[in-house]
Amino acid sequence: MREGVPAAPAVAYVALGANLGDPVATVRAAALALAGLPDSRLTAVSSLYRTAPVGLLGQPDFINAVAALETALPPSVLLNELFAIEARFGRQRSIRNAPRTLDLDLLLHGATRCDDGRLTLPHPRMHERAFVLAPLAEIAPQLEIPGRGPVAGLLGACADQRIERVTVHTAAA
Ligand code: PH2
Ligand code: MG
Ligand code: MG
Repeated sequence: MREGVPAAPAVAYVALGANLGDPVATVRAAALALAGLPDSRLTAVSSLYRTAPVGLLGQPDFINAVAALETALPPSVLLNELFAIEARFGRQRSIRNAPRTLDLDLLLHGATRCDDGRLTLPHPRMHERAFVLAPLAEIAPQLEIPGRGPVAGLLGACADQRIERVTVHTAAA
């Protein structure tokens, strides 16, 4: 990129996940935090989903969602911003797949494909996880994951993973 010339915006997709504290409130607040990112516009946020833990079993269910951003931030800069939001929400890193107050994963950044040790795009496990594919299919039903195929078809292969949309109960007026 030439110095001083802003990058053309790309559509980035971010997965939100939480299973400690008040995960519903955290995921909602984290979506608002995404709306405040520099040089970016939040264009969609999926419903919230209650999902069975994948990987490390015996931990609480997760609340998951996916957000879409139009962003001029390059992938590595956006990743830094996501880590900063996680830290603001009290994220502590211990063992892999441990319970967490907030996890923000960069799933896709336009058509970028990279694997530099710090960031892999597309996210290397997104295509096999219902907790990513269901909210992603909700906000981007026609999306193709580069190298993997259409979101809708991939979701169909994850039917064994327990996931349910969170229903919001509002008090009657
Ligand atoms: N995140 C993981 C590992 N397992 N399972 C569910 N249901 N939701 C997650 O967000 C999740 C997970 C690693 O980040
Ligand atoms: Mg994750
Ligand atoms: Mg993560």
